[in-house]
Amino acid sequence: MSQPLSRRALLGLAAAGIGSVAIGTAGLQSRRWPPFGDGRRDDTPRAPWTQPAVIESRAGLLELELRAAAADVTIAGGAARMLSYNGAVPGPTLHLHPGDRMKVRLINGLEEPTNLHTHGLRVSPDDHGDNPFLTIRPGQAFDYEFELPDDHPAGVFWYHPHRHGLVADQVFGGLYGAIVVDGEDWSVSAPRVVVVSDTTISRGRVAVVSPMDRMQGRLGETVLVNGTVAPRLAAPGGGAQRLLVINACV
Ligand SMILES: [Cu+2]
Repeated sequence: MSQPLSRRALLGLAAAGIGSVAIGTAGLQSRRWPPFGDGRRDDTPRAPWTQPAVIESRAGLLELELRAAAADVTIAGGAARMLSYNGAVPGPTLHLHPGDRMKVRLINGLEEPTNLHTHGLRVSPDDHGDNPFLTIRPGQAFDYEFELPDDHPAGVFWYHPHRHGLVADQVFGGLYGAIVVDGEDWSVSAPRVVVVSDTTISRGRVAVVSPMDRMQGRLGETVLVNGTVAPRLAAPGGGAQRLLVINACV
């Protein structure tokens, strides 16, 4: 029953959120938005709130396998074939602390080359690090290793493929996930991770990217929040809620 959340409504929500910060590439800013507080009530039926699984570093190390492959997901009540990390859109949230080492085995289950980029992390681009010139071919696996400096700033980042010529298709297709660097213990108080993305689903598949869109970025017809359309997020009365917002629109 839920309807796709329009970009207008989305920005209204973003404006209503307190202390939320959007990080990422262009995409949302090219339209005009209604002023906040116009008195209208949004009665759109809401999907339940979900957020990606969290994988946290232990004793300075986060080790994981990320398998990029097509997956059947449900969007706005309909089945859609998207691209996924470990079968989910978005992929798992990676929780790191300054000084951590992260080892990622990227397995390419796609039908085209891919690679892995950790958007915004202050890590080396060399060798097995955040190297956009790597090409991981279909069926291949590659062991990445990222070392965060001890003074790495806390912040919200994200990962996605950075294989030139295929970035737009693969991110639009569903390949992205959050990275959070902080010194917090999430077992005590976990923030809400809010991954905002957009896509266009046509006949159960992600719409093909036009050459112009590939150059300029694009606006998908459907805005997703943690892979669902218009989820309802309940805020505790009288308390503060920390939202970590990632703009994964390309
Ligand atoms: Cu990026």
